[in-house]
Amino acid sequence: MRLLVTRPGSSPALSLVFAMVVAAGCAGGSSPQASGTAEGSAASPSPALRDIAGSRQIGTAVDLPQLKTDTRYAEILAREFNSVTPENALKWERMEPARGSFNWGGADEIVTFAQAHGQKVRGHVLVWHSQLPGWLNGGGFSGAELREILQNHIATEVGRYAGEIYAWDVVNEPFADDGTWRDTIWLRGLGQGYVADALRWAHAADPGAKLYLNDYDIEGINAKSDAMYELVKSLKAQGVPLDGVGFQAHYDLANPFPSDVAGNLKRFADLGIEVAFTELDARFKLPVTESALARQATYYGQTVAACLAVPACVGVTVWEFTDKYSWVPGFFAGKGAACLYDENLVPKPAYGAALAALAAQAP
Ligand code: 9MR
Repeated sequence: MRLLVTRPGSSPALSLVFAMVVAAGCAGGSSPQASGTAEGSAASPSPALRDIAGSRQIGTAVDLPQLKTDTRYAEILAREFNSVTPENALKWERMEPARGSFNWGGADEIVTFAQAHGQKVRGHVLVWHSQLPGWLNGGGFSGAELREILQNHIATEVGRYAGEIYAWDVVNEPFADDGTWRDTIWLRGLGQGYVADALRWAHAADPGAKLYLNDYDIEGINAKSDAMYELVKSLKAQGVPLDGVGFQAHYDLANPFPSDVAGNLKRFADLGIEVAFTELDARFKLPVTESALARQATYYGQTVAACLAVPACVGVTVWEFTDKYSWVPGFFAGKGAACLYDENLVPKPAYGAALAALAAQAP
């Protein structure tokens, strides 16, 4: 566990951002102030999202470069959201770049920012096939070695943040798009039991943390969400410590909004777990048009409403809140503009739809 007497890992640059956010009166979700810079206004309708989220989490992915350098980004992050997910800082290639050597600095900075602003932290991610370091991917390890490596990674990382990281995506994307098991280093080396083992190791390291499985394209009822459902059912029947399923919700407006999302969440909740939207965004083919923004707003609004319709849904996290830092254009040529705020940090219709959905249920 970290010692919190000082801010471990805090850089002077990040401290400056803290000071500016506090000076702007924006810490802890107070009313927004218009900044009116040449880049556009950071103002958004009052109240902020977090002000009307009640006990639900309204979260965002956060990455370090922007947190350290972009004051207006940090200001909106503090004002609007009550939960953050490190977008990359907790991933294996960053966290354990050499075997047994852990690099805490980046994740510590995000956790410290979150604590300073009354935000929960979702931990992402412990077991995944992507963003693994070369020593692990190319190591040619036996099953027994892989098992030891994975157990040590989970025990060290979860133990380090015990009591500070509220929930972990323990296993990310275990299924292929057709609902069969994804062929990964973990499945090949350890068999399907790696999921139960990872959950047990995470639970041993922090019995208080909520432990999740997380995947994309499982928002509606389809072969992949059926596979996740069967896995959850089987893990619960075996008494494996599993608390929740994360529905990533990376939408493409080329596809219709999935049908019966709330019904799908509910069938998972009926297995005795919590659910959450963990990586919401909605991309479309550029250029940006008013009609695309209006359609995108309906995807955001429907997702928030689906969560609010299911008592076991603990919240919605967007995968970066601004198009300025979204992963989408780098992965989908010609597509983008997937976030709540545009590249100038101005709220889009999607922001209004998310706010309206929350307001409709606010006490
Ligand atoms: O947003 C992340 C991006 O910065 C990384 O380059 C990318 C690497 O694969 O991962 C992105 O986040 C992914 C998340 O960790 C898991 N679900 C899909 C997300 C988008 O690719």
